[in-house]
Amino acid sequence: MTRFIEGSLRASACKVCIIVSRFNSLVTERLLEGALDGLSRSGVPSEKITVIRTPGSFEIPGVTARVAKSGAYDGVITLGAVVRGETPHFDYVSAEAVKGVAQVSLTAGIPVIMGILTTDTMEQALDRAGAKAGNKGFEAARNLIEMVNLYGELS
Ligand code: INI
Repeated sequence: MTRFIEGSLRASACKVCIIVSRFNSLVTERLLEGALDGLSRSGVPSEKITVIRTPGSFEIPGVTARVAKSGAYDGVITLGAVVRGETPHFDYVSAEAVKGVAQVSLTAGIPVIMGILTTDTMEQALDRAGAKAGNKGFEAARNLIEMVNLYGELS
């Protein structure tokens, strides 16, 4: 008999840290709203949620590593927006942020969700932050809950 393992989308006893960058806050604050909505719909009470703000996406991996090491959380959501049109060093910031989060997630011991948008334009970023293409913050929250439950199943 085949065995299927997957995490459920309900989690009331889950302690979550959201790390969100202030750069492009027009986008990132919408991602944050989406993430808080997603967590609330999964049954996570607001007192179990901590929000940490960083200056930009580049700082997210370092803070994520410290948060994961603290042992205080069941999972971490990272939220940021790197927009190509806004910076000549888009490639560096986006690559380091995404690579850094991926690297931390491998050793964190808890799920780390990558919710850093990398887009060509501000319009594309806003579309993904609730305007036209859903809210990636909301999706990040649902993905985190699923992953926290999946890690529980696997332990
Ligand atoms: N940070 C972002 O999160 N998004 C950007 O689009 C961006 N741009 O355009 O430069 C950005 N830069 C700041 C960077 O993340 C660091 O905060 C900064 O380099 C200080 O270390």
